Amino acid sequence: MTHEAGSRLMRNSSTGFDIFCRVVDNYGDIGVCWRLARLLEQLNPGATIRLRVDNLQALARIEPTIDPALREQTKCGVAVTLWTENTLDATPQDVVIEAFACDLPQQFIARMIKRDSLCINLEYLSAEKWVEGCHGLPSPGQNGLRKYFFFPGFTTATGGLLREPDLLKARDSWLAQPDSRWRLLEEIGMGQPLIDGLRSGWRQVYLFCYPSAPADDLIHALDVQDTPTVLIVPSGVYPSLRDRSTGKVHVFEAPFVSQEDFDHLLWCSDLNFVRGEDSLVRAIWAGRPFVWQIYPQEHDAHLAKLSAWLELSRFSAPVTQLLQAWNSATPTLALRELRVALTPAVMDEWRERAAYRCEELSSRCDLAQNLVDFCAKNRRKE
Ligand code: TRH
Repeated sequence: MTHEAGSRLMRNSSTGFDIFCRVVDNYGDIGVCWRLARLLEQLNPGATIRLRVDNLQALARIEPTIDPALREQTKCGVAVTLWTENTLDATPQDVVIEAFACDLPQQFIARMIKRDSLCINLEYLSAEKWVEGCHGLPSPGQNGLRKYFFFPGFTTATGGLLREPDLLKARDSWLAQPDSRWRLLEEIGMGQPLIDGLRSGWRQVYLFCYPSAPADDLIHALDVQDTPTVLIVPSGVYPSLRDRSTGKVHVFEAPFVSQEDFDHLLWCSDLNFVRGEDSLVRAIWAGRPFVWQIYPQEHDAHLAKLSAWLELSRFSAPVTQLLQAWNSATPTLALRELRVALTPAVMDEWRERAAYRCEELSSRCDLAQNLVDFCAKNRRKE
């Protein structure tokens, strides 16, 4: 079935979606679910899209219009509900998305079976090869529940990556109006001297990382550059950097912003440092050089994922070495690699590669559309 046919089918039948999300830690789980919920709403106008999340504070941090005191609210066409045990007596929608194996309550599963809802087990993003073989497979049944694995990924044999329609066009027109950038920096509290510095050609670096990142190495590497840097760090992400400004590096602690403004900050930075899952994808769509810190897992399980992603991404050797160093615990390794990566020749090549990879990946169907098509195909028993 073509993408168009799939989405038509879903629209005609006005398919409703329930998304269940448990916030394990950080913002990735809710970041992905909130983005997906809004995309499903756009693809299925008029249908009920319900997001149940067990931590409204986390959502409010990345979506300031959410009131964490309200157990039920509708934002951007999505019904947002605090997930507690007693909110589960509702009728399940046609499709129920269990995000990141968040374990639905038995009582709700029984209702899904009765209603013949389709259950989608939305998994974490990985570039590992085995994902292609598991994407779309039925998950062994629970008393007749129709459940499938849905894997995001970087190849056409996976569920793809979340991307809003016309995102790159929106990015390019935002960047074509530099006043939007200066306004945003002012709104997040950056002082005029730093904005003036950026207007005069200083480098802007955005740093969203885990506490284990070698951020000191970054400060040292930037401090020996000819061009001064404004280093934007979201509040609470690396508090010890607050007092680490040097002659050449101006650390600016920014508040958390909406996902839309988060994109804007990535779009207008010369170099981005991102982490986890969703901000990796956003850095790709920014089309600019970025360094990714993968979410650390027990027994270094994340290292295989990192290697798989590096292999697929085909960066130049200095950039690949920097990405490995940024994710390793070896002291000062990143400093050496950062110094190499920040040289003009490496940066130029990196810029080109980032822009190319963004174009390449954005030519593929996005995850929300793939999911809608998949559900249209598997929705009813034959
Ligand atoms: O916050 P994270 O580290 O989330 C992690 C990862 O997703 C990891 O894979 C997962 O297993 C773990 O959570 C439980 O990084 P991530 O995925 O980039 O999510 C951050 C989200 O926060 C993303 O949607 C962007 C958003 N964000 C904003 O909207 N505004 C901001 O100011 C900032 C800093 C982030």
